[in-house]
Amino acid sequence: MGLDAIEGVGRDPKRGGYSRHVFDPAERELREWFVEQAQHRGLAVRCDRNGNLWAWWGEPGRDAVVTGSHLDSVPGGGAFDGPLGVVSALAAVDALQAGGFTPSKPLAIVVFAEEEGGRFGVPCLGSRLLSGAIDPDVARRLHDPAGITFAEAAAEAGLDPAGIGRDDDALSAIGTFVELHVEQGRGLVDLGAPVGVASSILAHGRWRFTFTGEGNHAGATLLGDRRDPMVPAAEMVLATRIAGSEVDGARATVGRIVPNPGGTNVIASTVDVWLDARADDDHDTRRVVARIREMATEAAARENCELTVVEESYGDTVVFDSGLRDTLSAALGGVPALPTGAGHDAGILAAHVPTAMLFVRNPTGVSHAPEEFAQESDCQAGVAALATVLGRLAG
Ligand code: HGY
Ligand code: MN
Ligand code: MN
Ligand code: MN
Repeated sequence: MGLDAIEGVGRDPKRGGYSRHVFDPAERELREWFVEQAQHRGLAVRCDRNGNLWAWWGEPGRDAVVTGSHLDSVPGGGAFDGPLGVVSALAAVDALQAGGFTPSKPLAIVVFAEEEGGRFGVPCLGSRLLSGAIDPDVARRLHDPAGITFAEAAAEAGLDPAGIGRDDDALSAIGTFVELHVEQGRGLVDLGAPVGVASSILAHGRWRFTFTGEGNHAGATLLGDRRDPMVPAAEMVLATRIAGSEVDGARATVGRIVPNPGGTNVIASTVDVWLDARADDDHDTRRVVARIREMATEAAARENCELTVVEESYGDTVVFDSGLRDTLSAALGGVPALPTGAGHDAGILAAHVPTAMLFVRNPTGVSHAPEEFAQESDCQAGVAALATVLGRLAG
């Protein structure tokens, strides 16, 4: 399937999954691999001002048919989330070229930067910058856990930090975007189908809750004399499950807590808690966050701590263009359409160009973990579907 070609790159020895984050050594190794693979197929590769890679079959131009996905991962992520879409795009080009197909429109494979937000915290950073969905000044100031800013990392990767931002040329060239992705759930398993098309993406966002107390000595400070921000932070994690359970279909997750300074014998002075909240629509998502914030504020007050909350990213519900979705489904003999709780670059582009997604069955239903999986036969079905769709759209 081609994924074996990048097997092991960025494998996380501790967790067994993959950690590949924008412009870090593993992701850069995958970028180099992609450029080589694309050039081997006669595609002309360029990196845009925001760090997204574009491999063109034919001259870049308007009304292009574009496919692709991302090569970065969450910390300890699976092998398929992102790379499957990129490898399948290369394999679909192979199939079309082997069949003597010549596109009548420009056709490109795109690799978006920092889709997971695993390094700089904002998901779909590359597609948000491309489409103007994030202020470039805000993006330049984003920093990773080591304190390196996106501007510094971009410069080190050869980009001009002053040049990042909405790219009208690149955006206006796209006629249609189709992203193939491993399904992050069990929809296709339950439907008994190897491939499906996406109908919608949940509204979702990320918020940073910062609890501020008083750093002190773990042994010399009586419990009654403490302002320990870890206590309300812990209560917030429980509040996340309580609030999420109150809204049908909502998801609310705390996957990352960072106490500062983080010593075993040190009462933290501050604790950052990141909330990932999602629901069927904007109203429900914001309702969950408001409820969590209410309980977190009460918990902070009980421990005489302060609380600040910053919305770091947000995207409303995405409903994919039903015309394009149904065209793809029909071209594929009527594959099922299904919603997803996972975000994608396709969700960002859908606000600007006709966009669709193809999903490939994941028998484990697990994602963002090493157990994520897709059978070789289903991956091949995904490639065949993508080749059919690209041939139809660019024929
Ligand atoms: O977080 C998401 O939903 C996506 O996998 N980036
Ligand atoms: Mn993901
Ligand atoms: Mn993904
Ligand atoms: Mn000491």
